[in-house]
Amino acid sequence: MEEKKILFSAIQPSGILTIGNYLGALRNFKKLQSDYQSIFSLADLHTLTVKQEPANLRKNTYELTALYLACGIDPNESILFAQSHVSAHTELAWILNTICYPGELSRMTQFKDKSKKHEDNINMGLMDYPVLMAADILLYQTELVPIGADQKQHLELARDLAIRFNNRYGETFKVPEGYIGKNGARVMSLTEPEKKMSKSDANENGFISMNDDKDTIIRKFKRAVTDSDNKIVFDESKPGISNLLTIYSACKDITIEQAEKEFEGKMYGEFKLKVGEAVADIVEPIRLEKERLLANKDYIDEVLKNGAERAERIAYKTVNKVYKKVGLVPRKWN
Ligand code: ATP
Ligand code: LTN
Repeated sequence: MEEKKILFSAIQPSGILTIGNYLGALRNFKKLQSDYQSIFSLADLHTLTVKQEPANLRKNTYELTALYLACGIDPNESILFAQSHVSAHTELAWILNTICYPGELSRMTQFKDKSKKHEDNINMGLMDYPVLMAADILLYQTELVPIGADQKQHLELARDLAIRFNNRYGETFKVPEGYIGKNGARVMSLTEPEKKMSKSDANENGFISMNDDKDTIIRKFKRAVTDSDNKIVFDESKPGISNLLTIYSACKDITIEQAEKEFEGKMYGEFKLKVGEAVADIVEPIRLEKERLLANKDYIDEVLKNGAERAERIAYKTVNKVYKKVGLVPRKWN
């Protein structure tokens, strides 16, 4: 039987996921998982680049594992694990650091945005974030990386580093391709539709969390920022309405044009309610399933343990190959 190609992606347990993370990433993971040997990680080490309350980080890690499972990631078919459980990630990151230049990292949009947002904590990890992400991907000889549009620049760096390493030391890494879904790859904030929806937004009305109940979801959509004319069309000059159309069409799996047609001549109030209901229909069953899974921590620990064992076997093949290529003497074992 022909071996399946490798797919890798990760999400940070930096808070409760939003529908942006779901529509932009997680939903596609589920759709793609059986066509590939899929490997999904909790990027817990990445999370440390922004100040975390240790107890919250632990809690969010369990929450995110349960959410992955509730969204249909099958831990037997796919590999699901925590980045910090497989030390090959940081080992490869070190090697990649030696072929990456500060200028490549300081011009990253995410680094600039997060430096502004966390002025009191512009740490080395924040700048080095994309190198660790490149290590995550390249360790598994990944061919496909499903991500939201905001991560495109980071994926580009992973490709550049793979090519650079291969040129310098000989063919070692597969050069990965990104997969950015057509619909929902960039969900914007409900209160500031020029900004991407983010789980770390201080204003809770800006995002819909995967923990929000139906009433909260409807209330947040009612308050969503729109504009003063009354046309439900997708247009650059109407970021609020365009975002709601994006969310609606992604939830219903229809095109933006189909969504525009459905709401032709309708009032904003009715439209917002329908978007809220469409989102709640997706979020509610996932939230309930996640709660059910969270009640059994032992099961979650077991899933992460098995995932780490399986991931490690693949990852160390690459690390050993890389260490050899760069000239490190292999350790002798008894
Ligand atoms: P943080 O706000 O803590 O930096 P985040 O929510 O931006 O986190 P991650 O957890 O690192 O991001 O992202 C997980 C996945 O969700 C990535 O593939 C990312 O591209 C995607 N994603 C994040 N925000 C959005 C969004 N607003 N729209 C679509 N996809 C998104
Ligand atoms: N930086 C990513 C999370 C992430 C990731 C990865 C995504 C860490 N490592 C490897 C894809 C592949 C983000 O979404 N912010």
